[in-house]
Amino acid sequence: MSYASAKKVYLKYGIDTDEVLKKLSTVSVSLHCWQGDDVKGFDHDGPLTGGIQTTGNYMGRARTPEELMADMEKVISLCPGKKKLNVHACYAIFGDDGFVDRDKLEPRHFEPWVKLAKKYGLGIDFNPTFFSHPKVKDGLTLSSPDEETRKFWIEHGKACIRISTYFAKETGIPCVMNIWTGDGYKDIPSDRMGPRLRYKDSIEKILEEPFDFNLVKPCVESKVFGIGVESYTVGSAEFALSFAAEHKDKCLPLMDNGHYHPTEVVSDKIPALLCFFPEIALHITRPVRWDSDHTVLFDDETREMAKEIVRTDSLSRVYMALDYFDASINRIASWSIGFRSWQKALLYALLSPNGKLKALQDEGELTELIMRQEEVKTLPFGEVWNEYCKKSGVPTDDKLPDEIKKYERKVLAKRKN
Ligand code: RNT
Ligand code: ZN
Repeated sequence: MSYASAKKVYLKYGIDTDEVLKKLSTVSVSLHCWQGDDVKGFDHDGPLTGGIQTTGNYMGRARTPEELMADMEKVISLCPGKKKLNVHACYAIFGDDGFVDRDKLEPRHFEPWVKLAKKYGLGIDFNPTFFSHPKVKDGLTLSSPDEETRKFWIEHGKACIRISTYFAKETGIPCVMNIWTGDGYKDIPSDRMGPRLRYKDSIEKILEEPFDFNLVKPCVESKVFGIGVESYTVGSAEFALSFAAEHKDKCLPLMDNGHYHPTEVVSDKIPALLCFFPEIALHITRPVRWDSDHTVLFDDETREMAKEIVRTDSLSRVYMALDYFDASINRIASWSIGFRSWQKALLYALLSPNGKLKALQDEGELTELIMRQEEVKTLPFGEVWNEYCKKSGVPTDDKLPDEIKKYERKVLAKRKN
């Protein structure tokens, strides 16, 4: 089937595919720099900590800022849609004047990232890095009972707000700054409230750093557990959500769909939060049995999350960022598959007769609703996706493997890890 015939099919459902493609190309999705180097960064040599782990040892991990940026540019060229760069503080780039610790980071340490963003007209999102650092004391940062430790990490958070403001001003696009810590305990704690009160106080202190909420969007990300912190996580779902609710004027809740119990779904939480928050943020990942951060696919829950954002007409209220790390396959492929899958999910949602389906629910026509929902699944979606890729000047799915292999041969294979 051609795109022209697919277009006709969708028109019968009242959907103009050309309009949909135009709309989709204006929606920005944040591309996480940490997929390219297994969340290592440039400011330390130690292991990845914080209860997260990258598995696999595929060839070609990016080892320098130049390599990582070249890889990101490759991914940008392979994916349709508007991107935003997502950078972690540990990806600071130190020039001749040398290393600076995280509490003292300055905008100048991120100039090359701004240069890259400007080359493509993109915005930048940012993340303080509260892990993989000697000042993580007994697994704790902002919730540590040790005042000096807490102070160090509060200063880091404040420095990151200043850097976020710099990104927003340089790019002209608001910067989403996400606070996530792996703080918690492997075993049953004797005090569950104390660390949370300290965490609350620390984030409040970070947010005392002056900033314009139109330019910088601080978020708090919750989690249920991490590796080695199975019994207790300080920044639990209730904690993060309550914190964001109490500080609505300067903070957003961020949900990562890998951070809940296995039968909970973020697709259902999106409309719940949108009843209360003007804006929310998402980390899009694929948890397999746990927060395993597998490559995002065009699967049921990914589609369902996108549908909820589109159906609630909230594309402008939800900050979307990818967050996963897979080193078991070609990292550029993993990155591109994930970004493209989320684009597919958004496209699929925009190509659904959402108004008609909603009317059926409201009219109580639930038998017809289930049939119509099944009908939508076999509409000629693939043709519209291919058209989107062509219009965006990126490979269609059938051409992707060759593009990936070419880059692997030419670039990745030459890196000796
Ligand atoms: C970890 C969180 C967090 C990190 C990134 C690197 O479980 O999802 O968002 O993945 O900050
Ligand atoms: Zn996350």
